[in-house]
Amino acid sequence: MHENITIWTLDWVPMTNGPAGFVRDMRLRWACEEAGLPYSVRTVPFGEGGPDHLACQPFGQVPFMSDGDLNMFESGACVLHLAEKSEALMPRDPQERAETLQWFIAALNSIEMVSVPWWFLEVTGAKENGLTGWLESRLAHMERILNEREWLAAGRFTIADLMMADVLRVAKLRAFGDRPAAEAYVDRVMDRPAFKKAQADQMAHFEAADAVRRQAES
Ligand SMILES: N[C@@H](CCC(=O)N[C@@H](CS)C(=O)NCC(=O)O)C(=O)O
Repeated sequence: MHENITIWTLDWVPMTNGPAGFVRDMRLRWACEEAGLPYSVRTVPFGEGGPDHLACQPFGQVPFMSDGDLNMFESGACVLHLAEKSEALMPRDPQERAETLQWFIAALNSIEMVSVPWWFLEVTGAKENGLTGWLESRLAHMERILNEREWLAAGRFTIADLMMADVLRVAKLRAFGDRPAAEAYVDRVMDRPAFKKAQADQMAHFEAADAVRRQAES
């Protein structure tokens, strides 16, 4: 049964140069949309997480999720949990499942583990970004792979593409070097109706929250 999925995100984020459209509850919304799983969205306050928040996400971050009596955090773990419910997300064939898992983890642990610290140094204006060469190398390998195939695993869209595209679609990464295969891949994955629905819903959520906040301030 999967009638009781709740995705937790922030109640507000800054709308200028901000994370709206990129907050990682996107990954969970998107997976649910791909699989046709019903879900609701609830929020915790932006800023330092209080005890209730820390009880659900020990780093004071979002997203976290409940599914009936089950509670979990980490977007990767949550998407894997959702993938167990639907072949649309995760193939059942053992070899295809292995391929999906390896690329799913590669998105998080071989690309995002470099791209997020690189991005952080970029946006905080650090004079030297010592991670540039490392990131270049990782993205060059992805470019080679994506030149050879449309999808990362099983010859079709899986959570491997959901996670890899979500990692690669960050604007500064897309602008970093000329990588036509990766660019086309990100466009292709973001063109999926489930992605567009998830992104539109997240944008609507944060735009509404911002409007309320601005009204309260005026
Ligand atoms: N590894 C975590 C990262 C979560 C994360 O970075 N969340 C961001 C929003 S997208 C956040 O809560 N940032 C506020 C903070 O780190 O205090 C996951 O994938 O769930």
